[in-house]
Amino acid sequence: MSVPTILITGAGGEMGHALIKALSNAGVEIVASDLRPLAPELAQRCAVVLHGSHGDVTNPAFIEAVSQYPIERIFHLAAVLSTAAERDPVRAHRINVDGTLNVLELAQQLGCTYQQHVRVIFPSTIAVYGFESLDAKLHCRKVGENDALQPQTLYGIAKLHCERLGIYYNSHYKKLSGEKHWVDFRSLRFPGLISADTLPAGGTSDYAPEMLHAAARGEQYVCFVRPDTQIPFMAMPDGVRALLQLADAAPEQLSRRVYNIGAFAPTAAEIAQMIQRYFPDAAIEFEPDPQRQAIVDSWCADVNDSAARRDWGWQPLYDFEYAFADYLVPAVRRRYATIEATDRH
Ligand code: AKB
Repeated sequence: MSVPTILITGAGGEMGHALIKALSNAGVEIVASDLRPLAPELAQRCAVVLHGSHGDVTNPAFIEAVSQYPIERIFHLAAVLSTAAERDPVRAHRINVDGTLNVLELAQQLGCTYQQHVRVIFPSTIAVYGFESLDAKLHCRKVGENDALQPQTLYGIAKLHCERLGIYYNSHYKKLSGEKHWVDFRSLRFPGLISADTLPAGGTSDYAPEMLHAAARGEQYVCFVRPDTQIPFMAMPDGVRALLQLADAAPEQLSRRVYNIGAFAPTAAEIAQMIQRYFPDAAIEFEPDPQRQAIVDSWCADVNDSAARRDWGWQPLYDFEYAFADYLVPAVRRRYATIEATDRH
């Protein structure tokens, strides 16, 4: 059996870490790209690591470098997250939209060169949803894929646009000239992700992982949203499982190209209480930041993921209780115990 070659863009980010571990354990040949060099423990799990201009999805040097490999699947993770995108919308548009267009063109070219379909798996987000008021958000408890697509952030706008670009490459690309389509595009709308191993940078769902990691380090945490704030979340291992499951699904299983996936949807106060159950000394305060609060207030409170469950058997392993009891708390405790032990030596 031949070993599949897989490209991961944005490989040094939170999801890249977890995905590289899962794919390298499965014996997959990984071409990893990122602006910055990968941490050595990740780089050693990859066949090829591209960084600098070769790892930059907005740079023609990236396309040239990657075109040499017979890539069958692309996990296109490179993106600027929501808070960072609001701080620099033009840069975020360049990376999130132009970068995705480059990756789709690359996939079409690779397909043509190696005469094989290229699956592009694109993490989208709950930020594609947009509610005008908190009332409207809370009224629509579990949003379906075609509801409330009025994003208010540059990040949400860019992700929604890229979902549609992906569908274009998948189904309508250059119809006029009758060119063969080589792109098989698949996308998941992710909730906030919580990992015990890494911390996110530049997102707005970051309050949940930040609260957990601060408690594990014995540090005070000032939460930037109100206690009643509610959005969906998922434990990182489930996020990676969902990506791999959708990537592996047979084309005839898919009734759509973009799927919601959910796991649990606690309020910020419920997350704080859960953390204090395991770390009774955790000092958590709430000091909402109006801009970041407005972002999460415009996102949905929860998602309807029945299409993913029906079509390709999506089922999160971790609910709210189990995520903390079985994965997050034990793993985060191990992580900071190891760091402390290393610091002592
Ligand atoms: C963010 O907060 O920007 C992301 C997301 C919900 O897509 N984590």
